[in-house]
Amino acid sequence: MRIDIITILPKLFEGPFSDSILKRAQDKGLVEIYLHNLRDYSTDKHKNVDDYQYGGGAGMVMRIEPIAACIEHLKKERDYDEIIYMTPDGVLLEQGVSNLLSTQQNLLILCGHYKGVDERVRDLYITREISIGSYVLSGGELAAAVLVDSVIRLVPGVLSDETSALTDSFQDQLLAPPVYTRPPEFQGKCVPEVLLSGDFKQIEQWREDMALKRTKERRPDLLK
Ligand code: 6GU
Repeated sequence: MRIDIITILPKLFEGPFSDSILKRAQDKGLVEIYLHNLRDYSTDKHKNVDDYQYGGGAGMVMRIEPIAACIEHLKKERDYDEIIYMTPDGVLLEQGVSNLLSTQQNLLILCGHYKGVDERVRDLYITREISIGSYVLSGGELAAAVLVDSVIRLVPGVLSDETSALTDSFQDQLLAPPVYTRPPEFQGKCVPEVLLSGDFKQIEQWREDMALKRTKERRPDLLK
């Protein structure tokens, strides 16, 4: 899988992409991530990528020309399965979308800033608009890092069997059950008896029950 990211702040990705699972996925050759600095596609002398909005009002708008130049340049090299715009007014990201995107070959992600992009960018190029939650971030970069993390960990070979993505919260529309490790007792708090019983059928049943209980209490919306 190849992921191209268009951003005015490429440095923001250095941390998340250079460690742990995302780093290993790239080192193993399973995923290639390329960052493109939108300013490199601006033709004006100050490398501006934003401008005042028509109709007046506070806040700048990302101009279409540099974005179009960058996307056209990339599209000449390969076909993209999706061109995704990260924006707080996008569709809320859910596991099903990450699952779907993890099966694609080429993804292009555009990170929004300021008041967002000129609407014509969305009309002409964008195939999917994604938000990661009902709160406002300073830009789409951290949201894009979240999206990329959730997608890459699903690419076959990225995770080892013992950290299998199939047992994650949300993969079966349920939150994960509680987990414990040694010691069996800490400050009077004991590990549930059943987990020490060695009875795997009972353990499986307990985990199912707890997953359901936790989901009912915390995310009843997932059960509908
Ligand atoms: Cl994708 N972008 C921004 N700027 N804020 C957000 C978001 C995206 N998702 C939630 N809040």
